[in-house]
Amino acid sequence: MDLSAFDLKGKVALITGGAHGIGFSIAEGMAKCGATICFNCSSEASLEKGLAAYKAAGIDAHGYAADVSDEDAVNAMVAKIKAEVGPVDILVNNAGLMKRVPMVEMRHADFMRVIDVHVGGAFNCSKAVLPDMMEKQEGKIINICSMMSELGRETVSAYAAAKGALKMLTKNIASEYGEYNIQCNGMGPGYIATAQTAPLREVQPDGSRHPFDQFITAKTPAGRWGDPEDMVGPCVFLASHASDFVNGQILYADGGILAYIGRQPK
Ligand code: GCO
Ligand code: CA
Repeated sequence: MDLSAFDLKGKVALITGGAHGIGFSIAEGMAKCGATICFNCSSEASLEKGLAAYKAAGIDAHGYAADVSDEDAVNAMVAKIKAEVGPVDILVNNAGLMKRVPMVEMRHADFMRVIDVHVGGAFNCSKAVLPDMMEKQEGKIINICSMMSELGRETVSAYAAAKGALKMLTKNIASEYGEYNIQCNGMGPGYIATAQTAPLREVQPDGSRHPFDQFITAKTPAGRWGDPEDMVGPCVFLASHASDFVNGQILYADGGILAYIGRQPK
């Protein structure tokens, strides 16, 4: 094996929820490795913002607005990508949403919406790209998991249920389609400084750091929040031929959180 195994030249990558945050950084990294970038987002407004962000980064990306939980919309989007860019070689199921609500106060409809976007969305997008991957006898699907694929905490019941399910969907896609030389793996970000986690890092009225911010820094052996850039290497690896015999795994890029029992109270 030589370093060209990490190359993504000639590959078409679709990153859902790729207009900003972790998805955008992953797409930017894959573009640097040679992939043609298609990204998805849920609204026309974020599509415009996303296209401008890619343009500013010097990346000629193709953007598509579609709700990943809507099967027909996903099928139409994937067909459009195939016609305009080519069949998808690398799918990154990154689109998601967060609702932090104590479980006893959460409405069933809100719970199911979170599940539907994370799990139903990954199902719809994977299902739409798999036939071409099977025909080509190669393909990469990367599901963006979470610390909540393994751990629970207050207020995130729907998100944890969704990310746990996404981990198992990952293993099932690997099991069901591995014989077609299709690899489906997960990448689990730790606590990353993005808009999604901004409420957990908000500076307090008295100027002190948010208690959750202090808690996470202490709980992370790396001693810091992750940066969206930290997600690039693991995802490029999982998207490239360097990982062709890696299937059904979740690669956690968490600064060591899952390895650490935590600091004893002073
Ligand atoms: C939370 C956070 C997490 C992170 C991330 C952790 O409220 O605990 O939002 O869910 O977003 O997914 O890996
Ligand atoms: Ca996002």
